[in-house]
Amino acid sequence: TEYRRMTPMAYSYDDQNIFAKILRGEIPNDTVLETEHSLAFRDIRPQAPLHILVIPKGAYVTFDHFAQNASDAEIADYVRTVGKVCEMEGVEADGWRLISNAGENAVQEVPHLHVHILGGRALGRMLE
Ligand code: DGP
Repeated sequence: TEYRRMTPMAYSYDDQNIFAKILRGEIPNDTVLETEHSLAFRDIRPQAPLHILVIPKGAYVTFDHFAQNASDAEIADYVRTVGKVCEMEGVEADGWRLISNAGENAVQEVPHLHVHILGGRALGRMLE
């Protein structure tokens, strides 16, 4: 069944954001995995020994924007890409964290959906 929004989406996509430039090949990146609909690459300012960003190739600003508008194929590809990166990097043994910042309250820097995969050290409690 199709999900229907109660109110119009407020999101508008800025195609000059840095991840759009990475997707167009205008800026280099340290690719970990590329699939039909997704790209995983290393964060330029790593906050842990393992710090990988996973982005969809489509023009989505945040996780909710993506979840409410992307096709099932894009969503499946994106979630599977996170899983494949986790397998490739061997996060299962010691544990890891998945974060996605959206908008002002979360201090989202780049307005193209990305999840952070963090691992390789004790990450502490996220919420105190
Ligand atoms: P956020 O606050 O969740 O929007 O985090 C944005 C992340 O993107 C931040 O950890 C740094 C990273 N980043 C910013 N610019 C670049 C870039 O040009 N290349 C790469 N690989 N990462 C970037």
